[in-house]
Amino acid sequence: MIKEKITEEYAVSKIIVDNYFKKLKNMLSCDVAVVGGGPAGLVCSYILAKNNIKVALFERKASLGGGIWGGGMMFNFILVQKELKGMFKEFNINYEVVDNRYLVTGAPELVGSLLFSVCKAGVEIFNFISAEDLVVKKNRVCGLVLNWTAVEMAKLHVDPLNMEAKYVVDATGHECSVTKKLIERKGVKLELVSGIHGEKFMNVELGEREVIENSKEVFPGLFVAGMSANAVLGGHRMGPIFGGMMLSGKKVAESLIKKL
Ligand code: 48F
Repeated sequence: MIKEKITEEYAVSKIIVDNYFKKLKNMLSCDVAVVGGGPAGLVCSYILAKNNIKVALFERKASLGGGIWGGGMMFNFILVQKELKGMFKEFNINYEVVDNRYLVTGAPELVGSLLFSVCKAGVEIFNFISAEDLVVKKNRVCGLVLNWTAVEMAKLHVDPLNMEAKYVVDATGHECSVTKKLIERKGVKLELVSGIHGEKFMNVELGEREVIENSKEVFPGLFVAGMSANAVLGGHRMGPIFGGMMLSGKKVAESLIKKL
């Protein structure tokens, strides 16, 4: 009997589908689910994975990097405080020191370097997926409700899928969409935070300091990192400076490492 040849069309599709489902199935139960692939989410998930923690990163959009790409008003350069030299070195980011005060790098350089390290550290990335809700049991976050961003955009009536995680990190930026959803829901008892306080006016110095202070557990099992920390806990905006975002991701990762 002549064996039928496997066509290229079949083989290519099968490999993609098999690999994706293997990755998804493996991550339906993980240690930490990070929502949002901006600077805070990228740094946080990198440090967790480097410490052998099983981490999945969910990003609504096609590309990761969040607000990094935009620099300031689409001028695609990024500034961080010179104290971040060590972190820039760890991520192998090229930069210039300006005014003996800031490190300056290109937005593509920053996204590329962060993403390279995140992938190499073993973070499993799921782009095109939105966290639309949380799984909460006995007043503790224990997972995410996920759907395709395309479903959300088209407003299709399609039920989501769920995944379980020991901890969830809301790194969704100004939107703080994950924590917002938690607070909207009935039947949750808030203890660590009373509600969404909202961001205050632009103040670079205060905003940068507060974003680190505010990066913490706001509900059992749920941490906020990056701009969502200031949006939830009422910190100032700081505009196009990204040191606080990166340090916030680091702080949350280190807190989680202690807990896990
Ligand atoms: O906005 P974003 O870059 O958040 P961040 O890490 O950094 C903030 C800075 O970019 C900037 C700033 C600097 O001074 O203030 O704004 O705190 O990245 C957030 C990412 O989360 C994704 C969104 O597409 C973006 O890439 N995101 C938001 N909501 C969801 C989500 C969701 N529900 N599910 C999945 N991804």
